[in-house]
Amino acid sequence: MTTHRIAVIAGDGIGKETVPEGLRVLDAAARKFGINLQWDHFDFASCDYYEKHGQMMPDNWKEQIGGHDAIYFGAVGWPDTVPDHVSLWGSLLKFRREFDQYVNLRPVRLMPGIPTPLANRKPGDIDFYVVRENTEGEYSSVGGRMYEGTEREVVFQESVFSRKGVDRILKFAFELAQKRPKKHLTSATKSNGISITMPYWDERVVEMAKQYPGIRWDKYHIDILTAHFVQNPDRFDVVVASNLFGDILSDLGPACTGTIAIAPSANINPERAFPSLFEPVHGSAPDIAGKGVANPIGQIWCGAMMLEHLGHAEAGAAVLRAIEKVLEAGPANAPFTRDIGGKAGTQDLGRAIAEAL
Ligand code: GGG
Repeated sequence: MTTHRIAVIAGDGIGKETVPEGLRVLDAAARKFGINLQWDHFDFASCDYYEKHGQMMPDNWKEQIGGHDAIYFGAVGWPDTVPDHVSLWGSLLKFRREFDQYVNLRPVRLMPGIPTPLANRKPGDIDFYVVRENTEGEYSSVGGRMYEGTEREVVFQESVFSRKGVDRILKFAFELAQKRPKKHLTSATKSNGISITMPYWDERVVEMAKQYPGIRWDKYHIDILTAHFVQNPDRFDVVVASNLFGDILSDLGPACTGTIAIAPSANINPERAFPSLFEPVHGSAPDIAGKGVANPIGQIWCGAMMLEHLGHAEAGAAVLRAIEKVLEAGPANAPFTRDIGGKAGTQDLGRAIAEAL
């Protein structure tokens, strides 16, 4: 039996509550499919660690987790004690850049049983991926402040789009579209207003599309694209976007289908030179943290993506089916958390999904 060593980082806030439920379901899947998952827990990449040590991670964090097969991550951020840009840049963004996890793959799917603001749509009607560039673009931290504290104060920040960075995310997205029945790709741009980087992005899409003649593709400026996400989400299949646009779209998509609490994401290094990282799209949710009411589905679904990444597609699909089975039962018959119309707690929903496996 293959053993997979997984680095587990619960992080902050509701991550401490959702990660144990993810592990509960993954343990059940491992038993059922004969997979050996070894959990190595780490307390860093959290604001608690920062409070004790004055930094988000120890200097040798890379040696400590770099040899693992994957990283299973909860949430980061506790703005009462650590500014959000310090906690994010000291943890998640470091992982993405240092482990070259240049793909952030975020499924958007209308699931059964979830109250949705969309009229006349049923599960299956909305089923697409946001493919977010994950290592450069608007999240490049290149810039500075001048004349601080004076009337001449100037603050500036650059976006960085490299040919390698743009081409590799486009290639991943086109390859994904190639594997899907609709074979449709949408590119998010804003080349009418952002006059240097975004026309470059558009040019690279045109070039890449030449290699994929079987893919129907289109592009939308980000402003109208957000409107289509709300009004016509069923038209999408694979949506490829820069770091910031992808971040926004991958919160908006799941919100349109009902709740971002169920949305998973995979930060992937496709070359497998480094571990990939699996985390829910949601953050640490300080407003509900510690109350035992957070919805663990995003975290559990990440586990399904991780199993698939580790070569256990059947086990991953079974976890997703277990989530759907519980959701299909509805809030009257299954322990739904309050964000999806129930009164149950995090552990109740996690347990029900593990049992449904
Ligand atoms: N689930 C991971 C988490 O806590 N994400 C919070 C966040 O702000 N992420 C920003 C990003 O994905 O770039």
